[in-house]
Amino acid sequence: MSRCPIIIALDWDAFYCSVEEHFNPELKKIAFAVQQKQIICTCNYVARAQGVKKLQRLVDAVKQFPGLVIVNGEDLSRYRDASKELWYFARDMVWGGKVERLGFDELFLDVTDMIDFNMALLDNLHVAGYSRNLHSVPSFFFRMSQEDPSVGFSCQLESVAGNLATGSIPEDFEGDNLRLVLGSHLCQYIRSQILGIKGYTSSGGVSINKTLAKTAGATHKPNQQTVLFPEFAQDFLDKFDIGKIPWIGHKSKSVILDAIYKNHDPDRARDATVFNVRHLANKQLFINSLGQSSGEKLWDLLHGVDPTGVQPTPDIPTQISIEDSFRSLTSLIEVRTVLRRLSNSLLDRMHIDLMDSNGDWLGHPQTARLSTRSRSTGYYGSRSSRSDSLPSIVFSSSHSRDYILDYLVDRCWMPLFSKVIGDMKAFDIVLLNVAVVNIEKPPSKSSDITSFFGKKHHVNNDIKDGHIEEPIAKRGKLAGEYAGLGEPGFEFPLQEDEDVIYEECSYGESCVVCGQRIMSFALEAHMRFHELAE
Ligand code: TTP
Ligand code: MG
Repeated sequence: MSRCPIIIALDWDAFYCSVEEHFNPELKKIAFAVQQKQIICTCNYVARAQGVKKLQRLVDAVKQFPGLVIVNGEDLSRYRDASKELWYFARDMVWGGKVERLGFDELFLDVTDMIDFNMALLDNLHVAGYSRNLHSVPSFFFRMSQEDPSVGFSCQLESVAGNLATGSIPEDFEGDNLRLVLGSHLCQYIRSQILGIKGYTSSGGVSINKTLAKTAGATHKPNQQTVLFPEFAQDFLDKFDIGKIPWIGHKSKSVILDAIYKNHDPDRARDATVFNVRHLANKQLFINSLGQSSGEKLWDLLHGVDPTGVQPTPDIPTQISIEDSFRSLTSLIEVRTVLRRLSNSLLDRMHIDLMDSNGDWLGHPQTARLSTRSRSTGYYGSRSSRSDSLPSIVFSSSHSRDYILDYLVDRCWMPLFSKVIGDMKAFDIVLLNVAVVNIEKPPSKSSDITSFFGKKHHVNNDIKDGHIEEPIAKRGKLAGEYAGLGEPGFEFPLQEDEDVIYEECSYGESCVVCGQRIMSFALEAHMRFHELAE
């Protein structure tokens, strides 16, 4: 008999605030918000209780809540480090390390194997004479280790740990339902370990796929968890606006509603619930308006079907990219200035994500890729990219940062930029993205590093003329140097139109209105936020 996966979704509560509180516990008692550029990217729950909202404009929040404390959150290194630490910590508890990271503050845990192992123990109890009626199983010891029977926790299986997304505990308290009950206790345990040892609260969702677990987890916050049994999934989803279903963005929603209502029906907004959309549309309409793959996928999501499994996030990112967007860049001087600034952040990120604490490289990107977006294609339009070998000077510890930056910009990014614009006489750029990709494991220390680079990279002789300064700062030092760089970032998967399988470290995009960094897939929703505010 095939069994459903058991998936736990975790989302750290008021994440940037929690990190700030971690370093300054005094903040826990007061209402405060984290500022990035002109916006409050998040606020703690004390502030939320007073009415402060995430993504409020700073000027409005300060006016409305004069006592609100503002913490500058443009230095992302602490959030990034905390995010990584929590990810590793959670991953250590999950068999096979089946944990996927989404951005800084969300994790998906596939705990199916752990549940099945413990289900087998329950079955043994049954064989030993316990009734399957769980009231007669006083306390169950959930094993967290296959080898060591003493590692685990006790739980009462007659009840679900946490909230129910909807409905009651199913009558049929066996099979997958019982596996979800076990999952709820496991989720509770994992969250309590994270809180007890790392000091971070989280909101959890438990269900049979990522979308259901994530949607359920968002219903009771903070520091709570919610279980969604499959038989109630449709009822649960039906009440949501389709835009609230994970992975359905503003643009897709709008395309679907246009297709359903054809013209601008005034009832349109009211009728955007999953229930209405399911009844007014059909799969073919979705496919016709969104294309075969997206149409099918989104239609399935509205029915609680999400076959995308948990993809464990690799330790080393497959690529690192930094980008920024602009109202208009029309001169080479402007482009060069921006590319130099982005390169500085890119080097910082490479040091943080690809270097261990001894200063040894864990991964060597092989390729440099420059992407741009022109005003003519619009803020959501397609990008043009060009790639070349990444100059090996970026790994140098004997050249100054300034020297490396100038080298990189003049020998790599600017030539790539000329290729992108081709023979265009004038250009108007709204987005620049610099990325290092094809990250390979470096050769072992005993092998010759020059032979590794020899195949692709040539460090020109004139590099030797660069004045030798102290080595580029290592990870620890860099973290401290982040302050004031003014390159706020965000890490989320890139849009589908980019040829990226998975990217841990994309920085998302800057909103052209407020400058706030937003993950690409959320940008449309964020723009809508501005539209509504205006
Ligand atoms: P969220 O999980 O959306 O928010 P949160 O963790 O602060 O609050 P909640 O308790 O509701 O989960 O985002 C995680 C962090 O990402 C958040 O702390 C700040 C940052 N962020 C941005 O920088 N820009 C954004 O537009 C959003 C939504 C979040
Ligand atoms: Mg959160």
